[in-house]
This record gives sequence, C-alpha cells and structure tokens, in this order.
Amino acid sequence: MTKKLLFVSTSIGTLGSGLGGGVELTLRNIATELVQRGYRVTIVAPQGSTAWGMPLVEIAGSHQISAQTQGRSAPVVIPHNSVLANLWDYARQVQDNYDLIVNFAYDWLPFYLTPFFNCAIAHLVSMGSLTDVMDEAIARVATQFPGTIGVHSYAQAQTFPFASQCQYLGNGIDLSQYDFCQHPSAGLAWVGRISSEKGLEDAVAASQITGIPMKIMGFMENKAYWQQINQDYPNAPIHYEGFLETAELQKRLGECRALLVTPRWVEAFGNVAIEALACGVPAIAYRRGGPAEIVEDGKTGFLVEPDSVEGLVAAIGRLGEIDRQLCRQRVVKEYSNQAMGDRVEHWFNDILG
Ligand code: HBI
Repeated sequence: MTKKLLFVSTSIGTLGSGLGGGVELTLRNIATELVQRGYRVTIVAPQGSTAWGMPLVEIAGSHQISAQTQGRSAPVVIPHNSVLANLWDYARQVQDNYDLIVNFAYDWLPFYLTPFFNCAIAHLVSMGSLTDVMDEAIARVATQFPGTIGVHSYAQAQTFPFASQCQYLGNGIDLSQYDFCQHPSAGLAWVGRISSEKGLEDAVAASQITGIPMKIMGFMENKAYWQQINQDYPNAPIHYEGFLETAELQKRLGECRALLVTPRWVEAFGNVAIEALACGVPAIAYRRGGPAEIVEDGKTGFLVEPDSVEGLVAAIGRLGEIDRQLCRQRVVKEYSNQAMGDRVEHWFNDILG
C-alpha cells in the first residue's frame, strides 16, 4: 500500500530562494528519493516556492524571522498572518489523507502542536540548540513521541539535552548532479550563507596569507558583515560569485583545490562539504560540528583546530597528500541520496511501525 507523506517546509522563505539554506536541499533530496521508492509525497510551503515538479501546495503569509539571529532566551515570535501558523493549519485540515507528516521547520509551533495531531509527525531538526524555548519544545516531543526527532549529525544531537533520543540521519545529495574533477584549475573555495556564524573572515584571512585566490559562493544574508570583511582584508584575492544553483555551483567548486569550512557555531551537518567531496574537492574544516564527522583527517581533507587561521594555512600546504578520488568515494558510500534514503526510510518505518 502506497504510503502518503506530507512534507511541511521551513517557514523563513520560499523553496528555491536559498533563504532556507541547507533545509531546501535536504527536503528536495529526501522527497525526490522517496518518490522514486514509490511513496506519494506532497510538499506544502510558503507561496512562491518551487517543488521541482513534485506536488506542491503553496501557503500565503508572513515569514518567520531566522532562529539563529535570536538569543538563547528569545521568546517565540508569531507575526500577523503567520505563514508558519497557516502551514500547520493546512496540515491539520488534511492530516487524515496522510500516513506521516514530516516537519522541516526549526520553529516552536510544529513541535507544540504535535500532540494535537492524530497523524504521526516526524521532525527533521536542521540546526543544533539555539534557544531555550525550542529546546523545551523539541524535548517534550522527544519524550512523548520517542524516535520522532531526526538530526544530521551526532555533534548536532550533542548540543541538545535529549541527544540520546535523536535519530541520526546524516544527509544526502544527488550525485548525478556533481561531476568529479581530477585536476583542479582554480584556487580555494568557500560556500555558504554569508552570515557571521559561518566564519567567512577566517577563510578570507587564509586566502590573503597564502595569496591563493578564493571563490566565495552563497546567499548574501548579511551585507554589513561582507563589507566589514572586505575592509579588514583589502588585499585578499577573493571574488564573490553570488548564490548559485547546484549545476553552476558544482562546476565552479569542482575546479578548486580545496573547500574551506570555517563554522563559528556547531554546524548541524555541512552540506557544502559533501558537495565539494562529491566533485573530488578536499575539505579543510574546523574540528567542530557536522563537518568534523564528514571529513576524514588526512584522507578526504583536513580537520583543523577551531578558529585557527594558522591551522587552515598549514592544511592548505598539505593538499598534495590528498587523493581526490577518495573524496568522491566517501560521498558515494555515505552521503548519496540512496544512502540517505535508506536512513530516512528506516526512520519513517520505525515511526509508522
Ligand atoms: N529559522 N525560524 C526559523 N525557522 C527555520 O525553519 C529555519 C530558521 N533558520 C535557518 C533555517 N531554518 C535553515 O536555513 C537551516 O535550518 C539550514
């Protein structure tokens, strides 16, 4: 019997805009893979979203403010005509048509509403612990509905008091969209939302010290932060290439000798690291959060003392030691859509079991 799934998207932006960060890629890849496995997936998302050809219900309303810009004691904010409230009122109305609802929003409301629903809800938590009110809401669901909290990495789980109740999912990408590049023709790369928790300034400093050009790709979330970096590192050979769709991103990324991954916070996963590895590009990452579980030190890149620019520079000097074929093989084995699909299908069946 065909299982019917309702995917409720993030509330901070439309799917396809890049505002939803890694969640967009995660939602798209899981949905695509499960459709291929015979599931019926319907995506409900803010008006103006794309669902890449899959069934889509668009919901109007005001977007949520980004959770990671709030402080730990930030209260829950629900704006007038909240798209988050409208998304979940829609889910409530249609829940009997589905076997499982999957929540992709890192917001208080869907967790609070979980006990009010008849239909089971699986929560894919996309970031580590950020606010007390979210920790409390997720913990309540983890206790009342064991096994329904999915996370991308063990490091991310460890940021929560209910770490042991989280289901490890990793993440996955569609490898057919990433071309392996054996001989790099460019310098360094940095990919991600241009926002202070991503630590871009350290990568720029490493580019300036080594004199190796660096391509910067990603959504320009914080213009002031970007301008400050350009003032602080006027001689860095960097170039901002904009927010790029996967096809163009992987092309420019694949030409690079290495990707620098410099998170200030506990990155839940680090999609950009597996996108680089898929193209044969080693990742030089701070030993912090999700990327530290992806990169095998000395084999598929290097793990560096967190916040150490000297460490980045030293690792850049050792890139000749890395076999780019092993980088792609790591993704084929652990982080393909198929490998992620196995883990997600197992998770869903445990919940439905
Ligand atoms: N903030 N309030 C809120 N809700 C989200 O779903 C959310 C967010 N900030 C970032 C975000 N999602 C995604 O970009 C990350 O989960 C990847």
